[in-house]
Amino acid sequence: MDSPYTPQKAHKFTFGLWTLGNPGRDPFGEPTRKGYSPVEMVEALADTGAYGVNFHDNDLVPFGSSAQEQDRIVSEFKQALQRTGIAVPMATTNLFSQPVFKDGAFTSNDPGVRAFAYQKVLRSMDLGKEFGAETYVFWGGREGAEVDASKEADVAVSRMRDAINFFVEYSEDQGYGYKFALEAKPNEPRGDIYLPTTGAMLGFIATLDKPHLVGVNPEVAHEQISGLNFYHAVAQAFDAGKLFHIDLNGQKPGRFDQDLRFGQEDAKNAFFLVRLLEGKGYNGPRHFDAHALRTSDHADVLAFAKGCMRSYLILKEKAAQFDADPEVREIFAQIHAGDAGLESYLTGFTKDKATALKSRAFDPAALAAKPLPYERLDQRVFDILMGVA
Ligand code: GCO
Ligand code: MN
Ligand code: MN
Repeated sequence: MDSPYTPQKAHKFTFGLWTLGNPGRDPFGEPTRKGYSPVEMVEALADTGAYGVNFHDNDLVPFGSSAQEQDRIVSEFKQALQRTGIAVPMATTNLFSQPVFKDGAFTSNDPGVRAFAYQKVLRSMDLGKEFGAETYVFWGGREGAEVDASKEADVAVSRMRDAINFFVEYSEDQGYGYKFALEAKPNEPRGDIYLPTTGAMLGFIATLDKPHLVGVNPEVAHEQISGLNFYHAVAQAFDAGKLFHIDLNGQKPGRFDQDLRFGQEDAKNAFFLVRLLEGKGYNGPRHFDAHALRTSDHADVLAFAKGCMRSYLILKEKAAQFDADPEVREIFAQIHAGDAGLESYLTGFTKDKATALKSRAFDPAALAAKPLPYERLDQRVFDILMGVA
C-alpha cells in the first residue's frame, strides 16, 4: 500500500516543464541527454502522483512558432493534460533566452525592447489562462547589470513597477483573476540582478498600485546563493500574507545556481522550511524548480523528480515527529516559559502600558540566568533527521 512518502495530488507537487525538460546543458558543455518533451513529461509525472506542471510560454510553444504551430501544440498538450488529470496552476514568461533581452526586458533602456517584452507577457498571460493557470510568476533573470553606468538602478526599479502595474491591470481588465508572484535572485545570468532577495521584493510590492494582488515566489537556491537563510525569508513572506508560490530545490551557498534536487543540500534548513509550510497552513503548490544532474540519463531524471517529492514527504514526517517528540516538548516548555502576564504589555500601545513598563522593576540577571539548552535541542533535531531515536 501507499507509504507516507507516496505523493498524492493533495500534496500539490508541481514541476516546471523546463525542469524535466532540461537536457543537461551548462555554460561549458553541450546537452548530455534528450530532455522530456512537454507531453512526455506530463505522462511520466502522472504516474508519480504529482499534481501539476508549470511553464514559460516558450517551454510549450517555441519562440517564433506560427499561429498554426501554436494551435497544434496547445491542443496536443491539452489532450495530454486531460488524459492524465495533470493541472497547470502557474504560468510565466521567458524574458531571458532570446538575444533581444540581452540587456533586460522591463528594465531595458530601449522602449522597443520593453514594448516587445510587454507584448510577450500579455500573450503569455493569455496562454496561461487557456490552461487555467491561477498564479503568474515574474522572474527578472536579465533585469540587472554588469556595468552600473549602463542603467540607473532606481530607474530600473521604477520600470519594473510600471510593468507589473500594467500586467496586474491587464489581468483585471480581462477578468483573468491572476495572482502575481515575484521571484528574486541575486545574480546569474546577470552580474547583479535588481531586487535581489525576497525581502527586497516585499519592499517593492508595497510600492505597487494593487499590492494585494502581488506576492512572492521565493526560491531555495536564490537565497542560499547569497548565504541567506531561506527558511527565514519564507517565514517573513508568509507572515506578510505574500507567500503566493514557492520554488523548491537544493543549493550550496556561494556557488553558481545549482538547482539541485530538493533536500540534496542543507537538510536542516529544508526541514524547517517544510515544517513551516506544513505547520502554518501554506496551501499553494509545492513547486520544484530544479533539474537532474548533468550526469543523469532519461531514467535518472525521473528518479530525480520522485526524489524531490519523496524528500519533501520525509521531511514532513520528520516535522511531525519533531513536534510530538517528548524531549523536544520538554525543552520547548522550558525555553518558552516566562511571566505570561507581561504579554499584554507588549502589543497594542497605550500610554498606561508605556508608563507601567517605564516604572517596572526588572531583574535582568534573573532573566539572563534562565537556561537555554539549545545544544540539546539542536542535537535532537539532528538525531530525528538522521533517524536515530
Ligand atoms: C532560474 C529561475 C527560473 C524561474 C523561472 C520561472 O534561476 O532560472 O529560478 O527557473 O523560476 O523562470 O519564472
Ligand atoms: Mn533558480
Ligand atoms: Mn525559480
